[in-house]
Amino acid sequence: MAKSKYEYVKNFELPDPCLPNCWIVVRIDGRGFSRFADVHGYVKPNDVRGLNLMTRAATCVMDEFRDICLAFGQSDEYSFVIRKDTNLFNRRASKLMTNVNSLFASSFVFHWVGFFGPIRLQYPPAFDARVVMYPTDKNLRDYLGWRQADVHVNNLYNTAFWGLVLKKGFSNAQAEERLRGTLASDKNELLFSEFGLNYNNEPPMFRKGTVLIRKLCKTPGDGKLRHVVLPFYTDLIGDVFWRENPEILGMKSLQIYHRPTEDNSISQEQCKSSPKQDSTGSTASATTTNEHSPVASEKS
Ligand SMILES: Nc1nc2c(ncn2[C@@H]2O[C@H](COP(=O)(O)OP(=O)(O)O)[C@@H](O)[C@H]2O)c(=O)[nH]1
Ligand SMILES: [Mg+2]
Repeated sequence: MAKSKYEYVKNFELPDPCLPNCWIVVRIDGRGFSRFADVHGYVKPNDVRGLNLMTRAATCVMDEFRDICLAFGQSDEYSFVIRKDTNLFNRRASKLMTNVNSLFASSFVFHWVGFFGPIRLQYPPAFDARVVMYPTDKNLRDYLGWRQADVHVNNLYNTAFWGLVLKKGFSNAQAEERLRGTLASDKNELLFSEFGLNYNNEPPMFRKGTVLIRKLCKTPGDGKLRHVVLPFYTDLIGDVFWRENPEILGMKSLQIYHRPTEDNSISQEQCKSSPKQDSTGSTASATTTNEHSPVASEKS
C-alpha cells in the first residue's frame, strides 16, 4: 500500500530502549497516598490490609511478567526488578513501565474488596512509575538496600510518632517536636519506656518491607512442582538473602522451596498484621516467626 501523507508522523516516536545487560527496575508509587490512606481509614502507621493488597497487586504483575525476578514493597511503593537479559517488549522503557504500572493499578482495584471488604473504594487510586537501569549486581543490591533502609527509618519514626499521638494524646506538632533531632536509639528507647514496646518485636513486614521472589513449590494434593511467587520479610542488605537465593542474581532456574507446615497467618488484632485470604483465595501472609509465609500466588 502506498504510504499515506500521514505516515511521516511515526518518525516522531522515539526509540527508548533500556541499555543492554543492565538490571531494569520499575518503581511504582501511590499518588497522593497520604490522602488516599486517610479517606479509606487506613490504620496508622501500618495498615496490614493495605500492605497486603499492595503485595497482591505486585504478585499479579509478577505472575504476568515472568522476567521480573524480584519485587520489593513498602508503604505505597513497589520496585520490580527485571532480569538483565530480558527481551520483554524489546526492552522498551515506556512499554515496560506502563505495562507494569497499569497492571499494578488495575490489580489493586480488582482485589480491593478482598482486603477491605465493606469499605468501598471512594475514588480511583493512581500510581506514578519510573524506570531505572543498574549496570552491576552491586548497584542493584545497593538500590534495594536503599529502599529497605527507607522502610526502617520511616517505620521507626512513624511508630514513635503515632504512638505519641494515638496513645499519649500529643498533637501532630507536639509529636514532631518531641522527635526532632532524635537518633534511632532515642526512638527505640522512647518506644520501650513510654509504650513498653520492643521495636525489634514489631512485625517484620513493617520493619523490613516485603520481598517477592519466585520458587518451585510442591502442591499439596497432586504433589506437582508449581511456580509460585512468595513473600518474605527479610533483610536484603546483608549477604544472607543473596547467598540463600543465588538464582536471582545468577539468573538460574527456580529453586525448590519447602513450605512451612504450620499456619503462620496472623491478624491485625494479633500483631497489627493480617494476611487473611482474599476473595480470590490467594494469600499474601505475614509471619512473626519464620519471616517468610505461605504461598502468595501459584501458577503451573
Ligand atoms: N495510615 C497509613 N498510611 C499509609 C500506609 N502506607 C502508606 N501510607 C501513606 O502513604 C504515604 C506514602 O508516602 P509518599 O509517597 O511520600 O506520600 P504521597 O505523596 O502522599 O503518596 C505515607 O506518608 C502515608 O501517609 C499505611 O499502611 N497506613
Ligand atoms: Mg506516594
